[in-house]
Amino acid sequence: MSTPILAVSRRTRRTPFTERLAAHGVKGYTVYNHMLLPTAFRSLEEDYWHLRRHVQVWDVFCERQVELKGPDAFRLTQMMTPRDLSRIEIGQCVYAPIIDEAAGMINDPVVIRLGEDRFWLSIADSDVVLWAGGLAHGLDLDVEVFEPDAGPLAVQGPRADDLMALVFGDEVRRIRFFRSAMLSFMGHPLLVARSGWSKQGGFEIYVDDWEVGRALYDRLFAVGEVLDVGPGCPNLIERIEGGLLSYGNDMTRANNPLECGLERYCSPDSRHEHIGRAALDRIRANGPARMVRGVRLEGAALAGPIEPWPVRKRRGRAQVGAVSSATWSPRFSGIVGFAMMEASASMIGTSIEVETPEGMRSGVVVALPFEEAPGDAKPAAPRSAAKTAKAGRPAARKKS
Ligand code: THG
Repeated sequence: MSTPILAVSRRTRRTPFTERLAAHGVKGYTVYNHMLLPTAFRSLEEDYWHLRRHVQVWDVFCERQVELKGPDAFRLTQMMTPRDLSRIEIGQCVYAPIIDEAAGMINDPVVIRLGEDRFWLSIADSDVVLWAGGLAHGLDLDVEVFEPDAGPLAVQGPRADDLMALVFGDEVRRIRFFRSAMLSFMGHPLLVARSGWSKQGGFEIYVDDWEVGRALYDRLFAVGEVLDVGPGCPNLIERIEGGLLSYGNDMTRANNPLECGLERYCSPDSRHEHIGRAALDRIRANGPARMVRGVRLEGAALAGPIEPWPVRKRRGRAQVGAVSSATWSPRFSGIVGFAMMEASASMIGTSIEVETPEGMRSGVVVALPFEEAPGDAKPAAPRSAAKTAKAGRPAARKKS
């Protein structure tokens, strides 16, 4: 069987770095926000170890920005998310689910406040600019909604601070998690935030000029040689081990933020008005019918799901969940993944049978994030205190 080729056309937008990635030997691409997103350079596993030990530069320009600008910019941004944004400061970033009127997930962007009346939504893979623009028009709001040609170049890994300091100076080290600073490169101001889609730490530089971006890319690799800098991209193994859900894969518009484990980003006590409030309150009162969980499966490595894999408690029984992402974890010496589980089967420790394309695999439901693997030399400090699941507790489902 021959491997099909992804035909790249104008609709499959390239990024400022696409030629650079080819020179760096990019092995695979996916499409995200109608734009190329690399998936591997050496191999998934080599990229994974390199990310955990050194520092990588990632072309994540496909995490597009949706700009909301004008007197009603705050109002519209707040209307789209159950997260209370009333205390977000200029220069601050917050992770905020965006939901529809039925509390279905539309996107899960990083929201950045650029000014009193100016926000960027740094979006996952869905057309938020249409949703936001439609709301602005339908509600007759005084706000401009558009997609500026800007996106992040990420620097991720344990040596990210050292590499960034070589380019931007030591002040970059003082940026706190999910905060940003405007730093100068070649006389051009760039927004630099401490954020990124890995648990290894690092920064995102919001590139808004292709030539400046390319010069920055080249500079990072030139000065980073001493740090063994490498090309990289969001890594499937690292992000599953770290419990980072991917919109479109692990959650879709059919899921609400509570069952996606995003409750701590939903500000239950705030009274602010937002789209989906009544639906979300109802789901919270009844307890979500499903809950995303970790799963560990027995047996050798196998290719991860393209369509979700059905989960049962026993062979031949009813389906009680679906595995949405899975991969071989070298540190756990086993398969780790995410599954959306019905409340009745979401108890940590539940034994499961998973229907994979290569046959049935036994496994167990585990809490997210995954515990540190045995023998980890230096456990990474967890960034957020709250765990999404407590051992031995099912998804809270009250009888209605
Ligand atoms: N960076 C930027 N834009 C993005 C992403 C990113 N857009 C698409 C996608 N990623 C959005 N999804 C996420 C999901 C998780 C996080 C960021 C973006 C994240 N979460 C922290 C964690 O889980 O440790 C916690 C954040 C918090 O507690 O506030 O970083 O990566 N620019």
